[in-house]
Amino acid sequence: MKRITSLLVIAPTVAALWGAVGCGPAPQPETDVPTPTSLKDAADLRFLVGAAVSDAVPSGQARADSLLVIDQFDTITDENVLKWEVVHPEPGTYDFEPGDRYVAFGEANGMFIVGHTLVWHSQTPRWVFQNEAGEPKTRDELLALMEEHISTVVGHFKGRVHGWDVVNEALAEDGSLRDSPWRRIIGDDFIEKAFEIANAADPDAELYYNDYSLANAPKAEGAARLVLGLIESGHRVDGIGEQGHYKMDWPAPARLDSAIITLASVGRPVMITELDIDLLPARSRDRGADVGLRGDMSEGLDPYAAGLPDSMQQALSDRYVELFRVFMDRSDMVDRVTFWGITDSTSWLNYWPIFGRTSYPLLFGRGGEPKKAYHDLMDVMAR
Ligand code: 9MR
Repeated sequence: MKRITSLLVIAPTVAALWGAVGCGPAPQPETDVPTPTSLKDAADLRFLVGAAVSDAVPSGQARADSLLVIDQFDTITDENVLKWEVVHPEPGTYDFEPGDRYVAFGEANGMFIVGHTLVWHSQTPRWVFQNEAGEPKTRDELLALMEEHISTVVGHFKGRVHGWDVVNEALAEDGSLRDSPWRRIIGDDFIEKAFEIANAADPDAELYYNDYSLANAPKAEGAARLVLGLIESGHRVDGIGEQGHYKMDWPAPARLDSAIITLASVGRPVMITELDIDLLPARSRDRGADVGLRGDMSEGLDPYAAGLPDSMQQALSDRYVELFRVFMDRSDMVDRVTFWGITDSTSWLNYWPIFGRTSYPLLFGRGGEPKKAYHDLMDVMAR
């Protein structure tokens, strides 16, 4: 499944059709199909391939990163600029400047533009949930504010942002609803309200539910239940995003495969929305991407500050290849694979859950150079 078509597939498709209608050996294309030189072309018609971009990309501060994004990816997600604290920092005050830059960058480069995110418990200012006296808002007050926020933000970008992460991270690890201020104040129906308002603000934008650790069975089942419930009660949900903040040993490919099947069982595409692989030693048994977690640096927790040895480059590459084999096998269910960042140097994993480590979670190294994992994925996808 992929919405942006690539000219590279025309020759093989003609050849396949020729064979299928029984016309004998297929005619050879006049020219050889060129070897893909980008992730987006290598992924071909299987799925979109994207990157999360910080404001440094559209603002021109990170020229080399911008060129990489233009060259390699056909979809972008904003890493921060459309989050509540940036776009709506004070009551009645909206700042669309960085968001406008982000969307203009995507448009100038013909990309599928994702808006991240409308309703989340994190990066949302305290005033959202409290009245002027510092007391919790009432259900009606918070619902009215949610309506104002979603209709203003989605309305501002109507027809230009192609898909929204409407609700982010509403589930707990056991698949039940997470205890968040949205839920405490509005009630469980805050999710359906968010989808209703987003649908009214831009009926043509795709609307997604997005969360982390959906590779784990209880949470995948919880997300499927949640989204199916929304669909059955007449709400429009166009896809489920599994963030994909993975480790070297989690999730196992078979587990990920089962989770994709569970998520896709609701009849909507699955998207891998924030892919990276954390190969640094774990602070604890914690999995997932809870931004509230923090740890202290201690000996042995930053082992590759001087560089990543070849053996680890190879291990990272093997891990990426095994995950992409799952995405490729399930490309009838997986619509998009977006990396959470561009190069290792700016990944959030340099400062989470421990500040100041040297992380290597992406396909491009600190100088923007393609890593072994990049080359190996290109080979696997081109086959
Ligand atoms: O990558 C984002 C980082 O720059 C922010 O400081 C952080 C703050 O919450 O959010 C990061 O992005 C998160 C995303 O919005 C939701 N899923 C987890 C991501 C990594 O924390």
